[in-house]
Amino acid sequence: MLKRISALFLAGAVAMTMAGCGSGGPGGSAPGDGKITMGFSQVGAESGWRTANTKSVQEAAENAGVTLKFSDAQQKQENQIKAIRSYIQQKVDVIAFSPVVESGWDTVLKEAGTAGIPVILTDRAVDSADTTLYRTFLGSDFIEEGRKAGKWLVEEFKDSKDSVNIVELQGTTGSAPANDRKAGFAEVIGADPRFKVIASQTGDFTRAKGKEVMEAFLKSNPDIDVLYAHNDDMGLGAIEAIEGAGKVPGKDIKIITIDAVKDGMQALADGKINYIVECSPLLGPQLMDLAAKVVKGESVPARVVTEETTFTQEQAKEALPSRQY
Ligand code: GYE
Repeated sequence: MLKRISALFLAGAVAMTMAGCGSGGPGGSAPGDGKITMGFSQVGAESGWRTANTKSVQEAAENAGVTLKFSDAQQKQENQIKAIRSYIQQKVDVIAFSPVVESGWDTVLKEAGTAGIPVILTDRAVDSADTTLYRTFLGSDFIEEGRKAGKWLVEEFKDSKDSVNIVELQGTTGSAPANDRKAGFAEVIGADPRFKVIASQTGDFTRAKGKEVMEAFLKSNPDIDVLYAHNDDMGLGAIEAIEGAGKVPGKDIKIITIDAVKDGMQALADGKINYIVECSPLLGPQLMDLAAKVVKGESVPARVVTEETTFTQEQAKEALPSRQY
């Protein structure tokens, strides 16, 4: 029933030409050993999604025989820039990274280009106007995820005459998923004046921050109907705050989140969350395939979108036993 990740090669995707960097070129492997060395700069360990994504990348590297140099940036762009520069110095064959925020990457990406090392964006995008700074971007369509969340809400309240007070827990400020999930949701609910976002703040994609910000929302807004959290972890933190305030999550306050990690799916099955939009972290195998092609100088699509679904409470009960993450 669940469709697992599959690549959707977007029509019109630009086939890029090689930047010349196979093993034996400036790459980190000994000439002719055929093994790829990848430098991977991860965002951090902020959420269940991220933990599953790290595991997927590490396992896929091992299965593909790729030597992985892995670093965790603890949600700091400066750490990612340092890691990328060190991968350039180490002459890896390919650099992959999940940019914590969208802007500010051009200089370091140009440095990788000058060194002849191809770059793959994974999970999150950059806003660079120059798309030749990277070879491909593998990840979800975050605007569409926001739209799916909005559509469920519109349907859920279709018979209500009253206004619907929404609070929003945004992801990390300046990150692609925070920007796009906000925009996609706003686009759908914006068509109906009953829907009002009465408070919107970042919870940095973490459980602790989600709880803290929700506590503040509850103090200043007595009449919250809906919480839209940009990921499960912030939603789970907010549930603690809602229960702490003597309200019933899923009933007094309807909750929509994004990701569909196990803890989120459990809360959905338990009736504490009302709807989850899936965002798959299992990007590792596709990343290794793309890396092998890029290193060989083969063309790859400019954009690879992961395919994802949505879950209601009933669907969560069915899916939980076989959930991988
Ligand atoms: O939704 C969130 C994580 O970039 C898609 O980052 C990812 C997001 C994910 O911290 O849980």
